[in-house]
Amino acid sequence: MAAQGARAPPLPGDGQATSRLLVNYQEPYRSQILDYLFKPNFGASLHILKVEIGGDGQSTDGTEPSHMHYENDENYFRGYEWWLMKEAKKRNPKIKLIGLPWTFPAWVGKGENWPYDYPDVTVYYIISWILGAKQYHDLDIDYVGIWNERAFSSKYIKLLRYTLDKHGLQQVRIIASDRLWEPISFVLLLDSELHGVVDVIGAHYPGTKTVPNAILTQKKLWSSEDYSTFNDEVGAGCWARILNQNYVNGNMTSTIAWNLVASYYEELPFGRCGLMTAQEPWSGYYRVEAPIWITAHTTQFTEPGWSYLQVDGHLEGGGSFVALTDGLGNLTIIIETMSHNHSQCIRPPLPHFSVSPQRATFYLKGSFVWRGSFYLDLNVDEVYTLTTLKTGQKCICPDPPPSQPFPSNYKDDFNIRNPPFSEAPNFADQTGVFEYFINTSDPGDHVFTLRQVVVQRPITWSSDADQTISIIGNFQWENFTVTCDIYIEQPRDGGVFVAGRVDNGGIYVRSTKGVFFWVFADGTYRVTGDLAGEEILMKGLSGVRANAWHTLTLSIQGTSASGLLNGYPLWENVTITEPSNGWAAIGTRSFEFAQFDNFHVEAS
Ligand code: 147
Ligand code: CA
Repeated sequence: MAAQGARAPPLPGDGQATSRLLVNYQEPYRSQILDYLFKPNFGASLHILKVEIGGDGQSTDGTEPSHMHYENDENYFRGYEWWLMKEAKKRNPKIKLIGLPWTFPAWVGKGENWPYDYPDVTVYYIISWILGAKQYHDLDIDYVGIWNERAFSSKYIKLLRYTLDKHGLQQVRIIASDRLWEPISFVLLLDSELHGVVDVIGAHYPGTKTVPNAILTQKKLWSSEDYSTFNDEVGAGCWARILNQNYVNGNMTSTIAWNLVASYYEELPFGRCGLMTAQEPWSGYYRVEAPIWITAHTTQFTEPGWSYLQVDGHLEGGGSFVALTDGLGNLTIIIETMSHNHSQCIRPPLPHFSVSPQRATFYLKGSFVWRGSFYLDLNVDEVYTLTTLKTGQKCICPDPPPSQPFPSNYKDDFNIRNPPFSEAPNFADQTGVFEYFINTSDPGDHVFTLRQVVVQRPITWSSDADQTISIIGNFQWENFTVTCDIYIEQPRDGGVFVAGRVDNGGIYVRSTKGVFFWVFADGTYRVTGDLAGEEILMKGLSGVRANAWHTLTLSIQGTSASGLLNGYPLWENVTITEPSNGWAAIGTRSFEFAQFDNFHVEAS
């Protein structure tokens, strides 16, 4: 352990549609969770926060609102990522911020499902987000990515760099391309101009390995998305192993976990694949899972700017170690001896290896004040941190309140003049975006409502539905009464629904089933067994029209469903066999404006 490695920051976490429920926690629980994530020398003490640049499209567990729904629209107060970045900075002013888009509003592609036909428009859209972060929230974005796990365009990346510089944003570094090592590494070796503007190669789920081309570029190599594993002991083992071995095997200096905190309904895709769990704002219950303390082993004893010592970090009996220094005499060594079966990640497959109990001897030489050698007897499935720092802590904090199911009787009238967030609590948008809305000219009953605002299919990352939908409640619910006032804005072919037993969302939203009660602007209604509207269980006339308020009531009891319009029976005795349970939901027939008010669900 003598030579110094390249200067680069180690270690972080990542927010996304995955923090949806976190914002609605009551104090003091919300602050406790944020402390566990971001407060230095407390819990995970994260060094980096990567957030989604919301693009109105489905990005795994929901949609996140864009700062520009439409071409002439700008609003830097939507969603929760601004808030999350500020909470992180409040606790740790040194935390690095990354923004990365998954989806883009349709206008960015001028109708094509592609963000690179008009690179100037996409650059303008992304730079607006970075400038808005500074102007409205005093947030300095440190890194920006290209397009999550999708194609990159060299022309776009060069124009992005050029325009960032023109706006005085020289300090914003570019990560490319948040996918695999190739083709970005190969292209960087061929295109010297591109090589000059990309600062970091970010690869996803690299399985701790890199490729020769990536090393030849001499760029910083990051695992810019990793982990994504259920946060039990095995997930913690995965995290411990890759935090070390991404450097030891693959020269990567930053490993970013997807996701920061599991704050989305657990039955959505990749439930509980976060560093900790906080998915019950209604009860205040949360869980500090083992990956938080695994993170602390590295993050509490290093800082961005520390350097890895270039040593072979493989232990003879299996496992690994890394050594880092601040260059001022401090030294931190992190050792892990995770066994194969206790450290498998969601991906990629983990080749077999074995780890045995061992005595490891370390020799310190070179510039360190502490010289000589020492040994440690290591068992299997252990993590150690040896450090010259005296700051580490594992807090003894009060327990959160006990876990509770979602309230079985839940109402929202959306009557709030200055909401702290653009979205109503507990609604989790799966296609489209539902925002608080004010009808300034309304005579009184429906001044404050919830409105679906995405009117064109976005440039998608996954398979958004052709309908919009926001889910809420308890996935275990079987029997429902869902009531909601609805207002169709789109004449002729507009339509809205309320639903129960909604069985899917996230990247699977297109195939969502449930019991959907629709009314349309043409005066008809339907009952369908799916969101796509293909499985028709009942249909007829309703007299509903656009630009008027109506009240829909959907009742599902056992195998029978019925519907009321404005309090009067419209249809009844529709037989329901599946699904047997699911969330409640509201939504629209297409990407169209529509409003909702006085939502009420009673279910069990
Ligand atoms: C990643 C996405 O980037 C995240 O938004 C989230 O969806 C995460 C969930 O695990 O997955 O996307 C990947 C999906 C599939 C693979 C790799 C990344 N894969 O099959 O190798
Ligand atoms: Ca209202």
